[in-house]
Amino acid sequence: MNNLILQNEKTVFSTERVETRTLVTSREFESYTRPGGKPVVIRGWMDNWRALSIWNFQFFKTRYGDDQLKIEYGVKKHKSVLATNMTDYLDYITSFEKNSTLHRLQQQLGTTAPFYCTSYKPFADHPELWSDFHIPPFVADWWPLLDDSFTKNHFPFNQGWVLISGEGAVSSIHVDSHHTITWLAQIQGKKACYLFAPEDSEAVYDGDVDPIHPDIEKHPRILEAKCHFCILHPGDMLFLPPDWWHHVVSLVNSITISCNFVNHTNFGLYIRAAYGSQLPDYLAMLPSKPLAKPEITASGEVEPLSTPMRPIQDHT
Ligand SMILES: O=C(O)CCC(=O)C(=O)O
Ligand SMILES: [Fe+2]
Repeated sequence: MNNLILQNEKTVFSTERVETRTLVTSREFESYTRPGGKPVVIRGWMDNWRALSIWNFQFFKTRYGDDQLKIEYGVKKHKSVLATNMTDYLDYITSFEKNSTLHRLQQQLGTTAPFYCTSYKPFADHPELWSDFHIPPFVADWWPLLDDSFTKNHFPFNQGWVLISGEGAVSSIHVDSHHTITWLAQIQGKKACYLFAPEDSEAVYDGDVDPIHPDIEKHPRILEAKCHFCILHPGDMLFLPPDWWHHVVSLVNSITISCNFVNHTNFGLYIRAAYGSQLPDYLAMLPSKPLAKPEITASGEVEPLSTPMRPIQDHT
């Protein structure tokens, strides 16, 4: 354990480096990502992703410059959203002179934190992007196997975001919804990830604290939290088990693919959270044939799935 985060030259809380692995078996992977597991960075898996060599700011500007985006500024309850397009957003991120349209707007608004687009889900409109990456087979996502009656109506958000961010952009501390497992695949740039276990929820005040500059008088229990820390570089995939708090800072301009998934380790948690008290009604509606399931071998391993994750229509 090393002390990493200093405030007034004192350690604010203890930190532990997230483990980095190059190879994992399905069973090892599951022991990291299942509820109660620990984050892990898997390095090397993305080496043959075309995205790693061809996705950059110019790529998105040339191909998808007219895409409409929503960009955010402010934190949590004080968050505001603005509409823009890919060209203006990329001009803003890449302008050295800081004189783009959005820089001028930022000045008018009097906000210093960078605008960040965290809601770009290009895969339904641009399915060609799917062929630029391959989700590792050990992810064994159940989502493509679920019945349409489920996926059409009730997955509360789509899988598959492309997060394009400028230096200093922050995804402030939160957990992803419905107990899903998260992966972040770093394509360009570097991100610092500050992660806290679900057991530390009280110590991080259920996300109501700035973990980098905490107000110790207001949030003294942050001193009890343990921060799991990593820096993502291009080619790194970070996996977060369900309910892990994460605060992510773009250290330089970045592109990241982000996805949430369910498998046999968290599906029960997920479906209860998704349906709540309506779960029995939903189950009664299901067709009588059983849903397809991944093969589980005698040793308990989930067989890799050949089905690629598919783009989902937006129902939110
Ligand atoms: O890369 C980031 O800014 C964080 C993204 C995130 O929290 C997510 O996709 O769940
Ligand atoms: Fe998240």
